[in-house]
Amino acid sequence: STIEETLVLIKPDGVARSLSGEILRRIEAKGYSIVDIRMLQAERSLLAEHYAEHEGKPFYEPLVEFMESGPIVAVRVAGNRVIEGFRSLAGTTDPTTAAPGTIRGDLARDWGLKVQQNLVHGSDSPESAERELQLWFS
Ligand code: DAT
Ligand code: MG
Repeated sequence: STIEETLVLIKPDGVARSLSGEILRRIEAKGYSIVDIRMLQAERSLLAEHYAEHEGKPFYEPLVEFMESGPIVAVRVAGNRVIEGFRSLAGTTDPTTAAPGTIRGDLARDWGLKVQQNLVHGSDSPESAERELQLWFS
């Protein structure tokens, strides 16, 4: 097996809707391990570093404002091919088209919400995971 670690964030909408337990349950049910966990109100500087790749895009400002709007649960998750596996568990970025069975497809409430309100973040590559885990758990 190829044990990896990834960063999962339960975004402010997930925390506000009391879905943290349900999201963690799905992670554990898949066979992944919660190695570390913390709840925090993210500073803008942390979010700017986290989302540096999106700076300048039209959705960047609303995204950062949303991520600042309430507490976030940051989770260090370990498991076999967990980086790719958690992205699959989360579903595609847009909750409208995220497949049923995924976190976003099942739980992101589709009432014309913004795409950024998609409940979770998961690192997208080994390089991102290492960088993001350093940011959120240092
Ligand atoms: P993901 O979170 O699936 O890795 P991403 O890294 O491309 O997606 O974008 C980061 C977040 O930005 C995403 O979770 C929601 C928001 N976002 C992405 N594309 C968007 C768009 N076209 N309109 C509005 N928000 C968007
Ligand atoms: Mg991403």
